[in-house]
Amino acid sequence: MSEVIADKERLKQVVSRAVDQTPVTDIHTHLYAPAFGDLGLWGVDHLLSYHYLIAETMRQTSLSYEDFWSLDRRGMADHVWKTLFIDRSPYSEACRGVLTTLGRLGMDVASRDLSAYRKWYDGQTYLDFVDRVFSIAKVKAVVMTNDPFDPKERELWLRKEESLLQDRRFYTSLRIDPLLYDWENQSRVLREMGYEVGAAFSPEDRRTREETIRFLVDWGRRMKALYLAASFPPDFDYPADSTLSALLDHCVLEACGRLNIPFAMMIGVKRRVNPSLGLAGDRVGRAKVEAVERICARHPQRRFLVTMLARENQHELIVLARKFRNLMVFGCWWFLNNPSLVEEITAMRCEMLGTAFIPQHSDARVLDQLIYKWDHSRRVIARVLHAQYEALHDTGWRMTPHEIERDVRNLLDQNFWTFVKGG
Ligand code: FIX
Ligand code: ZN
Repeated sequence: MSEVIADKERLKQVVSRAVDQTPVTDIHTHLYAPAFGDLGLWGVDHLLSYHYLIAETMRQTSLSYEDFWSLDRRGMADHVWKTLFIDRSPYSEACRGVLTTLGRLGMDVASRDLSAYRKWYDGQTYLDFVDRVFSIAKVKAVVMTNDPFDPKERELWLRKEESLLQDRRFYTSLRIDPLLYDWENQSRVLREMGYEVGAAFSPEDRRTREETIRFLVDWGRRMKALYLAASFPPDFDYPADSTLSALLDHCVLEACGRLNIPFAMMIGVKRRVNPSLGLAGDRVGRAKVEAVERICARHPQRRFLVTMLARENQHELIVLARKFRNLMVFGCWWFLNNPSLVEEITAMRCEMLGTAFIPQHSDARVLDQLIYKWDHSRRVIARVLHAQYEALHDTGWRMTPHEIERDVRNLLDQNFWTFVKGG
């Protein structure tokens, strides 16, 4: 055995260092590899017009929704900056995130000089910037959210598939919400692509079933998707007498089986509660963990990556993960990605799952956000893990730095890959 950690000071040092330095695989983002061109967002104006900040701004401004949306990107950023950063103190998580990002990129946040920040970005080239962000955030790989139902993205896949897969830091996932929730319109898209599906989905219709599976398998292969994914509303039930439930049973999980990849379920989002807010208009609702229980039980050969949006669902979900090895809990999603909640949820997961979970994903939409999302998450994860290791140390058990680094590597990186590969 190499060095045994004898005292608590050293223990703290080892844990902080391991969490701070271990390269991360970020298993769910909305980022795009450079080959996707302008689908990939970066820069201070995109940071400031992130939908998390738009939601906060629209509570504190007299500007109408229409007037806000009529602004160009820079105008929106100016408005957010004035409303949230100048007229008030920017201590909310999303505001602080912008400042952490600019600061770690080397800008002086004390100056409050937005035009200087824009000038700094003008001096960057995108390709160098990608390298810089990955290196500062110590992210080794991200998984994109790839949507064949988005006409612009679909066109890119059909035209330049090879180059989209060239950057080995960007992996893919096949996102299928439109197919699950809008069969009527999306089945038309499938037909236009040459898949002979009916205008209504019925599991008894063998051709529609097989053609839908063929579509999913073709696109899963084309994209080399690591998993299939969808989000689900709070009232999601399974099994149920619904198109959604039938599609899951007869097509989606079958396709996952043929591709030998997991299905990622993001549960608890009620979309467009306030449509005037665009992407910022969704809310959270408590969902039924029983639906996850039944899908895991009915499909023991399939693997499920699951995150739930409601704080109230976290404990039940963790308990469920103790019952099913085909269930991998991941991330503190969206409204949960706040230090106080990440701390609570990560502690619960450590106490009940040991090292068998994936503590966090970034959900970054703007490349630069990788910096703050991982900076903030790592600090909390380090705090929680330190408390766990300290309590372990108090029993008389002694660890080596190597053992702690191994655990952290599993949490931040390897658990995902092991699960994707199926053990
Ligand atoms: O469904 C999702 O993947 C969500 O993460 C997004 O829709 C959401 O807008 C988001 O960016 C949350 O962080
Ligand atoms: Zn997302």
